[in-house]
Amino acid sequence: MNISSSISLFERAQKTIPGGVNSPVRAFKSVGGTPLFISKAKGAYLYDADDNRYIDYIASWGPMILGHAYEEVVKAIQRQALSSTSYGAPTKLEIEMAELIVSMVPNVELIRMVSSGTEACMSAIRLARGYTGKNKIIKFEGCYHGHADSFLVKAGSGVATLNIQTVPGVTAGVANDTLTCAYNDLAAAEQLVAENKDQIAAIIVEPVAGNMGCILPQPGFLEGLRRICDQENIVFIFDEVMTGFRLSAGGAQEKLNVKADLVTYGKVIGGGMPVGAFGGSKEIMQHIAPLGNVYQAGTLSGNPIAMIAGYTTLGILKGNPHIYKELEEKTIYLRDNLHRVFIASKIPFVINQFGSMISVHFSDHAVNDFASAASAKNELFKKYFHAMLDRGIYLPPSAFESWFLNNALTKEDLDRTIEATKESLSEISGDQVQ
Ligand code: KE4
Repeated sequence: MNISSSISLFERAQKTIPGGVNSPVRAFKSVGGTPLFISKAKGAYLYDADDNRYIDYIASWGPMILGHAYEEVVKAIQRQALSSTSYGAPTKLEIEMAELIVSMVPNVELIRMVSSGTEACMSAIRLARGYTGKNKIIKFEGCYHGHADSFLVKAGSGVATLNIQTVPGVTAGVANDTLTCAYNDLAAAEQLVAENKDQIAAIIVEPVAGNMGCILPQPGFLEGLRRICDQENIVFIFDEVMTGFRLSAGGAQEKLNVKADLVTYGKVIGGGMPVGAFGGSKEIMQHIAPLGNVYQAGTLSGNPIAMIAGYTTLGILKGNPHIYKELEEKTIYLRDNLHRVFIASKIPFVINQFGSMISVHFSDHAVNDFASAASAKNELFKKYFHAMLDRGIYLPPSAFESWFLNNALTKEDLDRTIEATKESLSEISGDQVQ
Protein backbone atom coordinates (compact mmCIF):
# COMPACT_ATOMS: atom_id res chain seq x y z
CA MET A 1 0.00 0.00 0.00
CA ASN A 2 1.16 3.54 -0.74
CA ILE A 3 1.17 5.35 2.63
CA SER A 4 3.51 8.18 1.62
CA SER A 5 1.11 10.88 2.86
CA SER A 6 0.90 9.25 6.32
CA ILE A 7 4.70 9.02 6.40
CA SER A 8 5.14 12.73 5.66
CA LEU A 9 2.29 13.71 7.98
CA PHE A 10 3.83 11.65 10.80
CA GLU A 11 7.20 13.38 10.29
CA ARG A 12 5.47 16.76 10.35
CA ALA A 13 3.31 15.86 13.38
CA GLN A 14 6.35 14.97 15.50
CA LYS A 15 7.60 18.55 15.20
CA THR A 16 4.74 19.96 17.29
CA ILE A 17 2.97 17.00 19.02
CA PRO A 18 4.74 14.65 21.49
CA GLY A 19 5.39 11.45 19.53
CA GLY A 20 3.23 12.88 16.72
CA VAL A 21 0.03 11.68 18.37
CA ASN A 22 -2.47 12.95 20.92
CA SER A 23 -2.82 9.54 22.53
CA PRO A 24 0.06 7.02 22.82
CA VAL A 25 -1.81 3.92 21.65
CA ARG A 26 -2.19 5.52 18.21
CA ALA A 27 1.58 5.65 17.65
CA PHE A 28 2.02 1.99 16.52
CA LYS A 29 4.90 1.80 19.06
CA SER A 30 4.43 -1.86 19.94
CA VAL A 31 3.72 -3.04 16.38
CA GLY A 32 6.20 -0.76 14.64
CA GLY A 33 5.76 1.09 11.38
CA THR A 34 4.13 4.43 10.61
CA PRO A 35 0.75 5.23 12.12
CA LEU A 36 -1.84 5.85 9.42
CA PHE A 37 -3.31 9.33 9.29
CA ILE A 38 -7.04 8.97 8.70
CA SER A 39 -8.75 11.53 6.45
CA LYS A 40 -12.35 10.26 6.55
CA ALA A 41 -14.56 7.33 7.47
CA LYS A 42 -18.00 6.04 6.46
CA GLY A 43 -19.86 3.00 7.79
CA ALA A 44 -17.35 0.23 8.50
CA TYR A 45 -14.52 1.83 6.54
CA LEU A 46 -11.62 4.14 7.33
CA TYR A 47 -9.74 6.00 4.58
CA ASP A 48 -6.15 7.09 5.18
CA ALA A 49 -4.46 10.21 3.80
CA ASP A 50 -3.59 8.29 0.62
CA ASP A 51 -7.24 7.22 0.28
CA ASN A 52 -6.49 3.57 1.05
CA ARG A 53 -9.61 1.89 2.45
CA TYR A 54 -9.56 -0.24 5.60
CA ILE A 55 -12.19 -2.34 7.33
CA ASP A 56 -12.28 -0.81 10.81
CA TYR A 57 -12.06 -3.01 13.93
CA ILE A 58 -11.15 -0.16 16.30
CA ALA A 59 -14.32 1.96 15.96
CA SER A 60 -12.43 4.81 17.66
CA TRP A 61 -11.70 2.35 20.54
CA GLY A 62 -15.42 1.61 20.95
CA PRO A 63 -17.60 4.71 20.35
CA MET A 64 -18.52 4.16 16.69
CA ILE A 65 -20.85 1.21 17.40
CA LEU A 66 -23.33 2.22 14.66
CA GLY A 67 -20.58 2.77 12.11
CA HIS A 68 -18.90 5.99 11.00
CA ALA A 69 -20.80 9.12 9.89
CA TYR A 70 -24.15 7.58 10.82
CA GLU A 71 -26.60 9.91 9.08
CA GLU A 72 -28.99 10.51 12.00
CA VAL A 73 -26.12 11.34 14.36
CA VAL A 74 -24.36 13.64 11.88
CA LYS A 75 -27.58 15.52 11.09
CA ALA A 76 -28.32 15.98 14.82
CA ILE A 77 -24.83 17.43 15.38
CA GLN A 78 -25.14 19.74 12.36
CA ARG A 79 -28.52 21.03 13.57
CA GLN A 80 -27.35 21.60 17.15
CA ALA A 81 -24.18 23.41 16.06
CA LEU A 82 -26.34 26.14 14.50
CA SER A 83 -27.46 27.03 18.05
CA SER A 84 -23.85 27.50 19.17
CA THR A 85 -21.47 24.85 20.48
CA SER A 86 -21.41 25.60 24.21
CA TYR A 87 -23.13 27.78 26.78
CA GLY A 88 -21.60 26.91 30.18
CA ALA A 89 -25.12 26.84 31.56
CA PRO A 90 -27.65 24.03 32.12
CA THR A 91 -29.74 22.86 29.15
CA LYS A 92 -32.85 20.72 28.62
CA LEU A 93 -30.74 18.41 26.49
CA GLU A 94 -28.68 17.38 29.54
CA ILE A 95 -31.87 16.45 31.39
CA GLU A 96 -33.08 14.39 28.43
CA MET A 97 -29.70 12.63 28.25
CA ALA A 98 -29.70 11.85 31.98
CA GLU A 99 -33.33 10.62 31.84
CA LEU A 100 -32.49 8.39 28.86
CA ILE A 101 -29.52 6.80 30.67
CA VAL A 102 -31.51 6.33 33.89
CA SER A 103 -34.22 4.61 31.81
CA MET A 104 -31.62 2.22 30.37
CA VAL A 105 -29.67 1.43 33.56
CA PRO A 106 -32.09 0.76 36.46
CA ASN A 107 -29.61 1.07 39.36
CA VAL A 108 -28.34 4.45 38.20
CA GLU A 109 -30.55 7.04 39.93
CA LEU A 110 -28.31 10.10 39.48
CA ILE A 111 -25.68 10.62 36.78
CA ARG A 112 -23.07 13.33 36.21
CA MET A 113 -21.73 14.04 32.72
CA VAL A 114 -18.00 14.66 32.18
CA SER A 115 -15.77 14.82 29.09
CA SER A 116 -13.82 11.57 29.16
CA GLY A 117 -13.67 8.10 30.65
CA THR A 118 -10.66 9.21 32.69
CA GLU A 119 -12.67 11.99 34.27
CA ALA A 120 -15.52 9.60 34.97
CA CYS A 121 -13.31 7.04 36.73
CA MET A 122 -11.26 9.69 38.56
CA SER A 123 -14.44 11.32 39.86
CA ALA A 124 -15.97 7.98 40.88
CA ILE A 125 -12.90 7.12 42.97
CA ARG A 126 -12.93 10.55 44.66
CA LEU A 127 -16.63 10.11 45.40
CA ALA A 128 -16.04 6.65 46.89
CA ARG A 129 -13.29 8.07 49.11
CA GLY A 130 -15.43 11.02 50.14
CA TYR A 131 -18.45 8.79 50.81
CA THR A 132 -16.61 6.14 52.86
CA GLY A 133 -13.93 8.33 54.44
CA LYS A 134 -11.38 5.69 53.42
CA ASN A 135 -8.34 6.18 51.16
CA LYS A 136 -7.21 2.99 49.48
CA ILE A 137 -8.57 1.45 46.26
CA ILE A 138 -8.14 -1.93 44.63
CA LYS A 139 -7.70 -2.20 40.87
CA PHE A 140 -6.67 -5.21 38.80
CA GLU A 141 -3.43 -5.65 36.88
CA GLY A 142 -3.94 -4.92 33.21
CA CYS A 143 -7.17 -3.02 33.72
CA TYR A 144 -7.10 0.55 32.46
CA HIS A 145 -9.32 3.25 33.94
CA GLY A 146 -7.80 6.27 32.20
CA HIS A 147 -4.68 8.23 33.03
CA ALA A 148 -5.53 9.71 36.46
CA ASP A 149 -2.61 9.18 38.86
CA SER A 150 -4.41 6.60 41.02
CA PHE A 151 -4.91 4.29 38.05
CA LEU A 152 -1.42 4.33 36.55
CA VAL A 153 -0.33 1.41 38.70
CA LYS A 154 0.05 -1.85 36.71
CA ALA A 155 -2.36 -0.44 34.13
CA GLY A 156 -3.29 -1.96 30.79
CA SER A 157 -3.84 -0.40 27.34
CA GLY A 158 -1.12 2.04 26.35
CA VAL A 159 0.77 1.67 29.65
CA ALA A 160 1.14 -2.08 29.01
CA THR A 161 1.69 -1.56 25.28
CA LEU A 162 4.62 0.76 26.02
CA ASN A 163 5.72 -1.51 28.90
CA ILE A 164 5.91 1.40 31.36
CA GLN A 165 6.47 -0.24 34.75
CA THR A 166 6.33 2.90 36.89
CA VAL A 167 4.90 6.12 35.49
CA PRO A 168 7.13 9.10 36.41
CA GLY A 169 5.10 11.86 38.02
CA VAL A 170 2.82 9.50 39.92
CA THR A 171 3.93 10.08 43.52
CA ALA A 172 4.58 7.25 45.97
CA GLY A 173 1.85 8.74 48.14
CA VAL A 174 -0.73 8.28 45.42
CA ALA A 175 0.58 4.90 44.28
CA ASN A 176 0.62 3.57 47.85
CA ASP A 177 -3.15 4.05 48.03
CA THR A 178 -3.65 1.89 44.94
CA LEU A 179 -3.55 -1.85 45.67
CA THR A 180 -3.46 -4.31 42.81
CA CYS A 181 -3.85 -8.00 42.17
CA ALA A 182 -4.46 -10.24 39.17
CA TYR A 183 -7.77 -10.02 37.31
CA ASN A 184 -9.96 -13.06 38.06
CA ASP A 185 -8.00 -13.76 41.28
CA LEU A 186 -10.77 -13.43 43.87
CA ALA A 187 -8.66 -14.95 46.67
CA ALA A 188 -5.95 -12.32 46.11
CA ALA A 189 -8.56 -9.56 46.28
CA GLU A 190 -9.96 -11.03 49.51
CA GLN A 191 -6.44 -11.11 50.95
CA LEU A 192 -5.81 -7.47 50.05
CA VAL A 193 -9.05 -6.51 51.80
CA ALA A 194 -8.10 -8.51 54.90
CA GLU A 195 -4.62 -6.97 54.98
CA ASN A 196 -6.06 -3.45 54.68
CA LYS A 197 -9.07 -3.82 56.98
CA ASP A 198 -11.37 -0.76 57.00
CA GLN A 199 -9.00 1.19 54.72
CA ILE A 200 -10.44 0.40 51.30
CA ALA A 201 -12.88 2.89 49.79
CA ALA A 202 -13.47 1.16 46.46
CA ILE A 203 -12.83 -1.81 44.26
CA ILE A 204 -12.87 -0.74 40.59
CA VAL A 205 -13.01 -3.33 37.82
CA GLU A 206 -13.63 -3.64 34.11
CA PRO A 207 -16.51 -6.17 34.24
CA VAL A 208 -15.31 -7.49 30.88
CA ALA A 209 -11.71 -6.37 30.52
CA GLY A 210 -10.70 -4.81 27.22
CA ASN A 211 -7.25 -3.37 27.96
CA MET A 212 -5.24 -6.59 27.97
CA GLY A 213 -7.04 -7.78 24.89
CA CYS A 214 -10.60 -8.93 25.67
CA ILE A 215 -10.62 -10.92 28.92
CA LEU A 216 -13.77 -12.41 30.41
CA PRO A 217 -14.56 -12.55 34.13
CA GLN A 218 -14.37 -16.14 35.38
CA PRO A 219 -17.62 -17.45 36.93
CA GLY A 220 -17.90 -16.14 40.48
CA PHE A 221 -15.24 -13.42 40.16
CA LEU A 222 -17.53 -10.40 39.95
CA GLU A 223 -20.11 -12.00 42.26
CA GLY A 224 -17.33 -12.56 44.80
CA LEU A 225 -16.19 -8.94 44.59
CA ARG A 226 -19.81 -7.86 45.11
CA ARG A 227 -19.98 -9.99 48.25
CA ILE A 228 -16.71 -8.56 49.61
CA CYS A 229 -17.90 -4.98 49.00
CA ASP A 230 -21.20 -5.69 50.77
CA GLN A 231 -19.41 -7.23 53.76
CA GLU A 232 -16.71 -4.56 54.09
CA ASN A 233 -18.59 -1.33 53.23
CA ILE A 234 -16.52 -0.90 50.06
CA VAL A 235 -17.93 0.94 47.02
CA PHE A 236 -18.04 -1.46 44.05
CA ILE A 237 -17.29 0.43 40.83
CA PHE A 238 -17.90 -1.05 37.38
CA ASP A 239 -15.78 0.75 34.83
CA GLU A 240 -18.13 0.40 31.84
CA VAL A 241 -16.34 2.94 29.67
CA MET A 242 -15.89 0.13 27.09
CA THR A 243 -18.79 -2.20 27.94
CA GLY A 244 -21.47 0.41 28.69
CA PHE A 245 -24.18 0.54 26.00
CA ARG A 246 -21.95 -1.76 23.90
CA LEU A 247 -22.70 -5.17 25.42
CA SER A 248 -26.38 -4.33 25.83
CA ALA A 249 -28.58 -1.35 26.61
CA GLY A 250 -27.91 -2.04 30.30
CA GLY A 251 -24.25 -2.82 29.68
CA ALA A 252 -22.28 -5.46 31.57
CA GLN A 253 -24.50 -5.13 34.63
CA GLU A 254 -27.42 -6.41 32.57
CA LYS A 255 -25.47 -9.03 30.59
CA LEU A 256 -23.66 -10.44 33.65
CA ASN A 257 -26.45 -9.81 36.17
CA VAL A 258 -24.11 -8.23 38.72
CA LYS A 259 -24.92 -4.79 40.11
CA ALA A 260 -22.25 -2.21 41.00
CA ASP A 261 -22.66 0.75 43.37
CA LEU A 262 -21.19 3.24 40.88
CA VAL A 263 -20.81 2.85 37.12
CA THR A 264 -18.56 4.86 34.84
CA TYR A 265 -19.20 5.45 31.16
CA GLY A 266 -17.44 6.82 28.09
CA LYS A 267 -17.01 5.99 24.39
CA VAL A 268 -20.46 4.86 23.08
CA ILE A 269 -22.22 7.32 25.44
CA GLY A 270 -20.81 10.20 23.34
CA GLY A 271 -21.38 8.71 19.88
CA GLY A 272 -17.83 9.76 18.98
CA MET A 273 -17.87 13.09 20.82
CA PRO A 274 -15.94 13.68 24.11
CA VAL A 275 -18.34 12.38 26.76
CA GLY A 276 -17.92 10.42 29.98
CA ALA A 277 -20.26 9.95 32.92
CA PHE A 278 -20.50 8.40 36.34
CA GLY A 279 -23.66 7.46 38.17
CA GLY A 280 -25.23 5.36 40.86
CA SER A 281 -27.62 5.46 43.80
CA LYS A 282 -28.86 8.76 45.25
CA GLU A 283 -27.34 7.58 48.57
CA ILE A 284 -23.85 7.87 47.12
CA MET A 285 -24.26 10.43 44.30
CA GLN A 286 -25.82 13.02 46.63
CA HIS A 287 -22.30 13.61 48.02
CA ILE A 288 -21.25 15.19 44.72
CA ALA A 289 -21.12 19.02 44.63
CA PRO A 290 -23.18 21.13 44.64
CA LEU A 291 -25.43 18.68 46.59
CA GLY A 292 -22.53 17.46 48.75
CA ASN A 293 -18.90 18.44 49.23
CA VAL A 294 -17.12 15.99 46.93
CA TYR A 295 -16.10 18.55 44.35
CA GLN A 296 -16.16 17.65 40.65
CA ALA A 297 -16.60 20.05 37.72
CA GLY A 298 -16.00 20.64 34.00
CA THR A 299 -16.33 23.58 31.62
CA LEU A 300 -17.62 21.39 28.81
CA SER A 301 -19.44 18.77 30.89
CA GLY A 302 -22.83 18.18 29.24
CA ASN A 303 -21.75 20.13 26.16
CA PRO A 304 -24.75 20.39 23.79
CA ILE A 305 -22.92 19.00 20.73
CA ALA A 306 -21.59 16.06 22.73
CA MET A 307 -24.98 15.52 24.32
CA ILE A 308 -26.90 15.45 21.05
CA ALA A 309 -24.40 12.99 19.56
CA GLY A 310 -24.65 10.70 22.58
CA TYR A 311 -28.39 11.13 23.03
CA THR A 312 -29.05 10.30 19.37
CA THR A 313 -26.75 7.27 19.50
CA LEU A 314 -28.22 5.89 22.73
CA GLY A 315 -31.73 6.57 21.48
CA ILE A 316 -31.08 4.50 18.36
CA LEU A 317 -29.60 1.67 20.46
CA LYS A 318 -32.50 1.74 22.94
CA GLY A 319 -35.09 1.86 20.18
CA ASN A 320 -33.47 -0.93 18.12
CA PRO A 321 -32.31 -3.64 20.54
CA HIS A 322 -31.85 -5.96 17.53
CA ILE A 323 -28.63 -4.03 16.90
CA TYR A 324 -27.04 -5.78 19.89
CA LYS A 325 -28.17 -9.17 18.56
CA GLU A 326 -26.82 -8.38 15.10
CA LEU A 327 -23.49 -7.21 16.55
CA GLU A 328 -23.12 -10.33 18.68
CA GLU A 329 -24.01 -12.62 15.75
CA LYS A 330 -21.42 -10.89 13.55
CA THR A 331 -18.78 -11.21 16.27
CA ILE A 332 -19.55 -14.90 16.83
CA TYR A 333 -19.42 -15.52 13.06
CA LEU A 334 -16.01 -13.80 12.99
CA ARG A 335 -14.80 -15.73 16.05
CA ASP A 336 -15.85 -19.14 14.74
CA ASN A 337 -14.30 -18.58 11.31
CA LEU A 338 -11.08 -17.10 12.67
CA HIS A 339 -10.92 -20.17 14.90
CA ARG A 340 -11.26 -22.36 11.80
CA VAL A 341 -8.42 -20.69 9.88
CA PHE A 342 -6.16 -20.55 12.94
CA ILE A 343 -6.65 -24.27 13.56
CA ALA A 344 -5.71 -24.95 9.93
CA SER A 345 -2.57 -22.82 10.32
CA LYS A 346 -1.39 -24.88 13.30
CA ILE A 347 -0.18 -21.63 14.94
CA PRO A 348 -1.08 -21.66 18.68
CA PHE A 349 -3.84 -19.14 19.39
CA VAL A 350 -6.56 -18.12 21.79
CA ILE A 351 -9.63 -16.09 20.80
CA ASN A 352 -11.55 -14.35 23.59
CA GLN A 353 -14.98 -12.92 22.77
CA PHE A 354 -17.88 -11.39 24.64
CA GLY A 355 -20.68 -9.56 22.85
CA SER A 356 -19.07 -7.38 20.18
CA MET A 357 -15.66 -7.38 21.89
CA ILE A 358 -13.07 -9.87 20.66
CA SER A 359 -9.31 -10.37 20.72
CA VAL A 360 -6.79 -12.80 19.23
CA HIS A 361 -3.79 -13.96 21.28
CA PHE A 362 -0.89 -15.97 19.86
CA SER A 363 -0.79 -18.20 22.89
CA ASP A 364 -0.87 -21.92 23.68
CA HIS A 365 -2.57 -21.26 27.04
CA ALA A 366 -5.75 -19.60 28.23
CA VAL A 367 -5.60 -15.80 28.44
CA ASN A 368 -7.55 -14.73 31.51
CA ASP A 369 -5.35 -12.13 33.18
CA PHE A 370 -2.52 -9.73 32.40
CA ALA A 371 0.32 -12.24 32.99
CA SER A 372 -1.17 -14.73 30.51
CA ALA A 373 -1.81 -11.95 27.98
CA ALA A 374 1.75 -10.68 28.36
CA SER A 375 3.27 -14.17 27.99
CA ALA A 376 1.66 -14.72 24.59
CA LYS A 377 3.88 -14.61 21.50
CA ASN A 378 3.19 -10.91 20.89
CA GLU A 379 5.91 -10.79 18.23
CA LEU A 380 3.56 -12.88 16.10
CA PHE A 381 0.72 -10.47 16.82
CA LYS A 382 2.94 -7.70 15.41
CA LYS A 383 3.40 -9.67 12.16
CA TYR A 384 -0.31 -10.50 12.03
CA PHE A 385 -1.22 -6.83 12.56
CA HIS A 386 0.89 -5.64 9.62
CA ALA A 387 -0.07 -8.51 7.34
CA MET A 388 -3.72 -7.62 7.95
CA LEU A 389 -3.11 -3.88 7.52
CA ASP A 390 -1.43 -4.58 4.17
CA ARG A 391 -4.65 -6.39 3.20
CA GLY A 392 -6.88 -3.47 4.23
CA ILE A 393 -7.90 -4.69 7.68
CA TYR A 394 -7.30 -2.20 10.48
CA LEU A 395 -6.90 -3.98 13.85
CA PRO A 396 -6.01 -2.27 17.15
CA PRO A 397 -2.20 -1.74 17.00
CA SER A 398 -1.52 -3.68 20.20
CA ALA A 399 -2.03 -7.19 21.60
CA PHE A 400 -3.24 -5.43 24.77
CA GLU A 401 -6.43 -4.08 23.22
CA SER A 402 -9.84 -5.47 22.42
CA TRP A 403 -11.22 -5.26 18.90
CA PHE A 404 -14.58 -3.45 18.61
CA LEU A 405 -17.12 -4.36 15.95
CA ASN A 406 -19.44 -1.74 14.49
CA ASN A 407 -22.84 -2.61 13.09
CA ALA A 408 -22.07 -1.30 9.61
CA LEU A 409 -19.84 -4.38 9.06
CA THR A 410 -21.33 -6.68 6.43
CA LYS A 411 -20.86 -10.43 5.96
CA GLU A 412 -18.61 -9.58 3.00
CA ASP A 413 -16.43 -7.47 5.32
CA LEU A 414 -16.24 -10.33 7.83
CA ASP A 415 -15.46 -12.86 5.10
CA ARG A 416 -12.73 -10.56 3.74
CA THR A 417 -11.28 -10.35 7.29
CA ILE A 418 -11.32 -14.14 7.60
CA GLU A 419 -9.68 -14.60 4.20
CA ALA A 420 -7.06 -11.94 5.01
CA THR A 421 -6.32 -13.80 8.27
CA LYS A 422 -5.86 -17.05 6.35
CA GLU A 423 -3.43 -15.31 3.96
CA SER A 424 -1.64 -13.55 6.84
CA LEU A 425 -1.19 -16.74 8.85
CA SER A 426 0.33 -18.58 5.88
CA GLU A 427 2.69 -15.61 5.47
CA ILE A 428 3.60 -15.84 9.19
CA SER A 429 3.94 -19.66 8.99
CA GLY A 430 6.23 -19.18 6.03
CA ASP A 431 8.35 -16.80 8.14
CA GLN A 432 8.36 -19.35 10.98
CA VAL A 433 9.42 -22.17 8.64
CA GLN A 434 12.43 -20.28 7.22
P1 KE4 B 1 -10.69 8.04 28.09
O1 KE4 B 1 -10.18 9.02 29.13
O2 KE4 B 1 -9.61 7.60 27.12
O3 KE4 B 1 -11.96 8.54 27.39
O4 KE4 B 1 -11.20 6.73 28.85
C1 KE4 B 1 -10.30 6.06 29.70
C2 KE4 B 1 -10.75 4.62 29.86
C3 KE4 B 1 -11.38 4.24 31.03
N1 KE4 B 1 -11.82 2.97 31.21
C4 KE4 B 1 -11.67 2.03 30.24
C5 KE4 B 1 -12.18 0.64 30.48
C6 KE4 B 1 -11.03 2.37 29.02
O5 KE4 B 1 -10.89 1.42 28.06
C7 KE4 B 1 -10.57 3.68 28.82
C8 KE4 B 1 -9.87 4.11 27.54
N2 KE4 B 1 -9.58 3.08 26.61
C9 KE4 B 1 -8.46 3.28 25.72
C10 KE4 B 1 -8.37 2.09 24.78
N3 KE4 B 1 -8.01 0.91 25.45
C11 KE4 B 1 -8.57 4.58 24.99
C12 KE4 B 1 -7.63 4.72 23.83
C13 KE4 B 1 -6.57 5.72 24.10
O6 KE4 B 1 -6.00 5.72 25.22
O7 KE4 B 1 -6.31 6.49 23.15
